[in-house]
Amino acid sequence: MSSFHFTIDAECPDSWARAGTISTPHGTILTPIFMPVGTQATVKSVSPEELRAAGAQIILANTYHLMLRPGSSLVAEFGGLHSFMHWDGPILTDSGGFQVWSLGHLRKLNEDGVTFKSHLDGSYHILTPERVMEIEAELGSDIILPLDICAPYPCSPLEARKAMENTHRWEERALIAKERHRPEQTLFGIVQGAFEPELRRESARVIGNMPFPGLSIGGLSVGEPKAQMWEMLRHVTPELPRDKPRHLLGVGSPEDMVMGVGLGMDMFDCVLPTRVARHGGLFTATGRVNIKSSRFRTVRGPIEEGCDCYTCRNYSAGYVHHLIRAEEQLYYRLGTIHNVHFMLRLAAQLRAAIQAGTYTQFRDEFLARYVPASE
Ligand code: PRF
Ligand code: ZN
Repeated sequence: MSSFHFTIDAECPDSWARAGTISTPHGTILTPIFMPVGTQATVKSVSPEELRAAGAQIILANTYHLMLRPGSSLVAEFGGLHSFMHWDGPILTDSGGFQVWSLGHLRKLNEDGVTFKSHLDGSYHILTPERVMEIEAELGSDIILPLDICAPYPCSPLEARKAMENTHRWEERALIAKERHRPEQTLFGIVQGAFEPELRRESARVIGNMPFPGLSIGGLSVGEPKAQMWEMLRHVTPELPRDKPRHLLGVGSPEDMVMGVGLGMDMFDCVLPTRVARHGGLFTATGRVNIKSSRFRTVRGPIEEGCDCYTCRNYSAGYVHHLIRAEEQLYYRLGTIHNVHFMLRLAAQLRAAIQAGTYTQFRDEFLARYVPASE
């Protein structure tokens, strides 16, 4: 039996924000939550202990990368992802649907599935809804996603409809295929529909009514203006069942998470916080700074006053600046820890604000203070 369970702990009276608790076989998750991305069964440069200390409750890994290297059957031989990577908390695996389009070469799509050439060695692979359920069963993650089609941006209304309907048929097949595998895993549905309001509402209704215990919203943050992403969510959220957790796939930045919560999203994942950290971009209450900047050379205080992450408790901004200038390995770890901690502290602050009934005030104050990076 699945021990998956979602309860709503508090709801915002002035928006669609909610605070909830998700139970999984590897522990509970308090929402809203940010999920650090560990594409290749590691969140780049940090250990599971460091992740845990930074406040991580659940991480995301990628079917696409792990099926190609080291292979899901090898991961199964090591007892599954949790023991392979030494992370004993919840894990969500993405289906590979999105990565095939963004990384795989020579993709060929048909009703059965998608054929693609590996970005690593040029070998050919086939993903079908059934095969993806098998791979994710071998990986042993707690939450699994079905194969989907993320329509490109921009795309024609006809192309958008075809991708959505194909995705819906694949999701029905995934539900059936999943029955043959591990009952302790939870399969989320994925809502698509590109940037067509009608399609977004239809997809939310169709997928929301299928027996998925949770829902991911796909196809957003693919190059469109931010306003268009929020507009799509305004169509999607009212159609979704209230009692299932909602995951906004591949989003986002601090400001995106603050906005997304108000539009009814509970879970977020994105490489952005860890990726920008490796290039010197560190989050603070007033926006992203570049620690490489010479203005940090003589700063004896922490990256951010009041941040209680491992990095800020123990090192000056001037030292972290020195590390990145000298291209020292320790920089990657310290920078990543700060940004992951920032996202998780922000998620906890959002949760506290929802519980206190002050989410919209928190959102407005955060957005007034935080200057988004221009990229
Ligand atoms: N589908 C899947 N994974 C994803 C996306 C999607 O549409 C996106 C789009 N933001 C990110 N990751 N399966
Ligand atoms: Zn810090």
